[in-house]
Amino acid sequence: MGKSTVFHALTGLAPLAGQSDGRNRARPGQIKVADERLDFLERTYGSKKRVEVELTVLDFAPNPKEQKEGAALDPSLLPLIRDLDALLIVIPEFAGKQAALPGALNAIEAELVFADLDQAERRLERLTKERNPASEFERATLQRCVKWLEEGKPLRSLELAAQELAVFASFGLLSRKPALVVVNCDAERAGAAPAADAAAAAAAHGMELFSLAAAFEAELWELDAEGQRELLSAAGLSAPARDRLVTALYRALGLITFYTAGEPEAHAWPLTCGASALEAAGRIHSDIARGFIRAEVVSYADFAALRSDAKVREAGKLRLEGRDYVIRDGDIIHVRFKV
Ligand SMILES: Nc1nc2c(ncn2[C@@H]2O[C@H](COP(=O)(O)OP(=O)(O)O)[C@@H](O)[C@H]2O)c(=O)[nH]1
Ligand SMILES: [Mg+2]
Repeated sequence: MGKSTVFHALTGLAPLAGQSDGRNRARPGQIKVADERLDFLERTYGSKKRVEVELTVLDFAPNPKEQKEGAALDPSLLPLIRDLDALLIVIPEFAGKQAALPGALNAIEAELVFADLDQAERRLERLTKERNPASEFERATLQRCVKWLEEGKPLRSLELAAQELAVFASFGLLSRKPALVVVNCDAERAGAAPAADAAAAAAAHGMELFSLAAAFEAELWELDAEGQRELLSAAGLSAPARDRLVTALYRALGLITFYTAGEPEAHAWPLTCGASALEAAGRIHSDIARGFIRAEVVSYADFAALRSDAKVREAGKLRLEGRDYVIRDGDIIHVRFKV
């Protein structure tokens, strides 16, 4: 309970009338990622256009007809959830409502584990029937996972080698997805540290715990920037919860941000931590990756200190990097390419 209110708080999209009729099963909304570094680049270059990172959130409305009595998840939603990068698990703790967090988490995790077990078992059965020697490795990997899942444990906590993970690339395993527990609480408690037992329960599932006063945060959208600041500081908060949530999501997903910036456009791009200059180029455009010659890179800290391309060059802070260079958080890059 409280999922749509959390969605409202994060995206500014108010609940739709009639959303419970089962038609709007997965409603998408965007979180525009607040980014002071991008603000600075836009100002300094006088960029005509600004493109911030956007994360898409989906608000799921279970269909009461599909939801089994007492089940934590409507099973007809599972196929929709498979395509997502991360899960936000909303636990209500507002206005005297107090779901026991460890129990609620266990119930949801059990559904994820069960769905994965079902999928892995079916695939294993097929492979066993086919008896193709080429799928021996896949079979062994699946067997290992089935055993783990049968013990009720999520795949999140199973160590898998890269080669084993590749077996599941197309599965969209649910119990391995990064997940954040969002405790939807009253505004007075949003700034406080979470209860120790709740934090321990989340950690035991390999999840980060996050407090958010959804109804309060949803109200912020009604106000201008000044009004928002006042209301937040009255509640003892320095920034809207979505900013903190984005940081937690970046952590859970292993993401960093790099930038391209100039007079036409200041652009923030999300990238998997450890990705190369070539992969960053591919993020911008496949042609730029195909014709990659080199990347000109300056760190955000150096640019922020020097404030212009000319000074960056003069100070010898512009680096020429090849395709294998590992992009760091905050790098501002310009890719030279030829197609
Ligand atoms: N006071 C208060 N009420 C809330 C909060 N979050 C949700 N609610 C109420 O709880 C009910 C269910 O919330 P909703 O977000 O629609 O839950 P959903 O079914 O999980 O999407 C609605 O009446 C909301 O107004 C909150 O943070 N504080
Ligand atoms: Mg809802």
